[in-house]
Amino acid sequence: MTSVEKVLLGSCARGRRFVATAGFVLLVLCTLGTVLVQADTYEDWQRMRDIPRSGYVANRAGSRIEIDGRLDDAAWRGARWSDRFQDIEGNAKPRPRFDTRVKMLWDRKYLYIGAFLPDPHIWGTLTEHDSVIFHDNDFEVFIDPDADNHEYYEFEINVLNTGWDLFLDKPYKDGGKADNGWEIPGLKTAIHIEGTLNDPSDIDQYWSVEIAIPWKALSRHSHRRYPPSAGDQWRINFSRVQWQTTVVDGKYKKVPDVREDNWVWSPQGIIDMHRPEKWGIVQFSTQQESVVGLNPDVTANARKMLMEIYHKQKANHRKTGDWWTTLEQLGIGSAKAAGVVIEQTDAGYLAKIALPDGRTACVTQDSRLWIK
Ligand SMILES: [Ca+2]
Ligand SMILES: [Ca+2]
Ligand SMILES: [Ca+2]
Ligand SMILES: [Ca+2]
Repeated sequence: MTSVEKVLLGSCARGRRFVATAGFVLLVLCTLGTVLVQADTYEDWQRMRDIPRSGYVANRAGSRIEIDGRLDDAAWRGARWSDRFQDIEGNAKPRPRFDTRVKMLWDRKYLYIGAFLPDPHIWGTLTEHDSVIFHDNDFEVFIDPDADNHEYYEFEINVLNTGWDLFLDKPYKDGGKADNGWEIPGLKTAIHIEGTLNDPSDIDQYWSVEIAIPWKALSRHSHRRYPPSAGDQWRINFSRVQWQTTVVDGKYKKVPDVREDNWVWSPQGIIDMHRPEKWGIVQFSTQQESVVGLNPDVTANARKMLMEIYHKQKANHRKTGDWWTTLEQLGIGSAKAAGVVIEQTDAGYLAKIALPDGRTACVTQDSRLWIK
């Protein structure tokens, strides 16, 4: 660990999880608003590239859901459990110590999320809204409605029902800034504990989280219709941060110098949630019980190619200060066959691919990826 990293760990809320990720930090600005420009290497991308994305079909809630932390409402019976969470780096890492799963539902007003988190030692300390919740064990939600890698939402909650809602204009690695001032008006959350809180004298069973996010709160930056229509797909991921604790004088204390575990629904490949291109796909269904299949993402191949280009460009730009403008320079053999076109722009470049359905997928040097 370098001295720069130590300063970061001490002073920067989000720094820890980036430092652990990247190995080195190119340029770091850590202020109240938490601004980070993180090294983003081609090697990172190679570890992310081929990890499959998780998928889930969210049914429509058939009846009212009481937000009390208990997932025993009749409506929840119409929702399947997700696959169990994996390590954030994927299946190559050991299976998480505790199984975590989520359910999702929706209705005209809300997106509902229910999470089940087994834990033999239920522990939490933070009570101030918008504090750095992942310093406790937590459950986290990430939402990029239009899957453009920019303008996305993050929400973290601990067992004390303390929340941290924030909005990012773009990922930290692209110079994004976290806006903690972003709030979710009308948000409803509750926690249920099966066991005892902050009492190490027994073995606990689980805590569960019940969340209702008003669609309206997501509308401003979503660029999608809300509530969604049947078949609409949004990019969402969930993460559970779990610290190792020990007992000192009858109280839980974090085991010193042990990094937190990050267990996620859709694995990222590296220890960084701020790579929306790896988040899972949530498809909305108007069914209440039956299960509709996940529609294939016809943009998936083009997206992967464009992110390959983005990372190659970034690696070269870091080395030379230049953006490539020809396919030959990129050295991606399949780019030509895929019909990639690169244009120079004032800010950098625009790379695009024609999709079979007549639309065009585009990416720019800041990882913004959109379909037009
Ligand atoms: Ca409930
Ligand atoms: Ca977005
Ligand atoms: Ca906030
Ligand atoms: Ca306990």
